[in-house]
Amino acid sequence: MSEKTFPVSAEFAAQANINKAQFEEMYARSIDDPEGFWDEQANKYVSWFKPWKKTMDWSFDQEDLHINWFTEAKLNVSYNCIDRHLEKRADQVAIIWEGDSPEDTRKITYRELHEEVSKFANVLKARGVEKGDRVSLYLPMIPEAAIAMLACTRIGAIHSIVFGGFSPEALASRINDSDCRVVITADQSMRGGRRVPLKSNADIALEHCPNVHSCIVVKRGGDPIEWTEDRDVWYHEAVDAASADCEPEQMDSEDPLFILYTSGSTGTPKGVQHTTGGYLVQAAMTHEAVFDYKEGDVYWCTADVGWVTGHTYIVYGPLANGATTVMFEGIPTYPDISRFWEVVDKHNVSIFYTAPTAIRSLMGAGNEPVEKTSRKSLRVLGTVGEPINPEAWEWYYNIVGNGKCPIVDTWWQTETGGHMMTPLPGVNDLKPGSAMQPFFGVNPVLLDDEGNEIEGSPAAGNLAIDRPWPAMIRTVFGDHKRFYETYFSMFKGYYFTGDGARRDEDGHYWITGRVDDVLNVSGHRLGTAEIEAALGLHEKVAEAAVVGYPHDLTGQGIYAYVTLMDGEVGTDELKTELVKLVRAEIGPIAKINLIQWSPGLPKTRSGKIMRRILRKIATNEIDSLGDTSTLADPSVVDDLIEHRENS
Ligand code: 6R9
Repeated sequence: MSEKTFPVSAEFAAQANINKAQFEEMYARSIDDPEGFWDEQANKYVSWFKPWKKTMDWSFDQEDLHINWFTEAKLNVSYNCIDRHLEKRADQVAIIWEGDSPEDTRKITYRELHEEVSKFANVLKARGVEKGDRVSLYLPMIPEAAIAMLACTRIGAIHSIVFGGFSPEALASRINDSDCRVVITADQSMRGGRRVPLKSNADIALEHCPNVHSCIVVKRGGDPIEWTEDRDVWYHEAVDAASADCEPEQMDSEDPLFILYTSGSTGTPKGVQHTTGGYLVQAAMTHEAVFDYKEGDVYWCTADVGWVTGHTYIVYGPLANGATTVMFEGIPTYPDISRFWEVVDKHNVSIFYTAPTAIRSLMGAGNEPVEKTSRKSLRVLGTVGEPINPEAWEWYYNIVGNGKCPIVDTWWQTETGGHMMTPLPGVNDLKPGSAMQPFFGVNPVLLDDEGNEIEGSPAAGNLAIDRPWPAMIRTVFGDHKRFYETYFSMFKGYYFTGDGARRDEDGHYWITGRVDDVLNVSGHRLGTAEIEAALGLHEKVAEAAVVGYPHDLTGQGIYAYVTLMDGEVGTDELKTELVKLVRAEIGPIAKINLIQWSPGLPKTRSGKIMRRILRKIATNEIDSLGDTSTLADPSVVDDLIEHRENS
């Protein structure tokens, strides 16, 4: 925690979309009269084919769990992100694509986007895709990713994007869970000068996906690939032959828009399902209010479209607002460590949104690579994905932003669809590391472990939300029971975020991290259960327990306790094998940092692993292990402490 605050400048506040007085009035109204408030916002940010009957209709109860916004209204997302802008901004650039190599740049106007999206929507139709069908996207950060997303929304298909860094196994399980029949991929992806063989990964995955009849392949790298006749189609050939005429489908406000898989405390990743109307309203409104977005801004979010941040803040929010959005294929350190700032200068980026892990790694290389660039176009900075430490925050503020750009530290989740807590750049005196205050319509509460609201400040507890917001998750795809159990069963009457938070003396919020078995490594969510299941696939592994521990660069590191079949201590070769196995099963983001051979794990008499103890040992908080007397065999703890790996 930092004691310093960084006041908003009078100059910035004077030009901001929302100032302090406006914020206070609007926030109070959003809580006291949510229907009136959201009616106005929905009309301001979205064009509807047909108005709604009821603004919101919901229940968080087990028997009747449902969340509906703007009932019976009709709209189309691609119409809102493209068609309605054509009159005024057909020749404005919608997407600036910056390739992995600085030589590769492409600008796509709203007119061109309209044509490409319409054509590709017709390609999908020709491959038999109908309203409500699921389509899987496994793509690099190329314009075709945004085009494919928008083409799906144009015809009412539901996209399910799988991050290009996931393994064939992870791709196959996601394709099958949502029963996608069509997959869109590319021959290769290019990142930092290296190629990832996306198509051959997809080929391996599709061996396990009997229902997939079409695989549409974008040519990116140009290396030779295997080809399955009748199933595989080149994107460019199909699009060239397609008509550019495609009426947008009239979708119901509550028709599903997309599914995005994310990790939870238990089991396999869940298909988080978002719907159309409410999601788009909140995406557009937050993009304008939180980034102080204005006509003429060049906006850059460095996320990948494989994560929710890429969905809401590269594609849907900015394009709904008619913005120019930058899409970056590469990495911050290629061809050199100044790349981010060179791209800022090259395209005159005014709003820049990235992850704390990127800031921390760039900070390590010192100020010179930043200071040799101009960055004079920058106006607003943002962070997302994990808590930011005050040191990284101040470096971002002083060095990257030259002490003149407010930083919005935006807390939200795949499940929330859009920003939930964040400072507003024209409103707050900033506190490094604090997400400050709820966005409009969001009423956060801190609960004790029994589910009682903790009133007053300062306070700390489990972070929950007491009412729905428009962009909220509607269900877990194919498993409404799991939806209830995951988010509403812990604290009755609330959506439980899985995060812990603190409210300071001034009533400002500080996210303290996950309180469940979800890890956050470099801003990527990983379930301990998934990693344990992958370890369990090895014939020598009897049991494994995985926990997180603080890591300077990645926020959290992965610490695995592994019990072998023979109960013995394993070799270093076996450690390497296990690390590789998990990487192959899940993807390179699931990189185990430390493995400790553990002849026994601390279990209760009913056989439940006490992770609390394992977390303390991994973090080297041996003095505060707490009560170990309920363990079936308390002596295993001494052995674990004695042989702990240095984290
Ligand atoms: C958008 C996104 C969600 C989890 C969330 C929390 C962590 C996100 C944060 C933050 C502190 C922030 N998180 N933003 N923690 N400060 N500004 O990241 O979605 O991948 O689903 O992760 O990330 O723990 O619960 P997702």
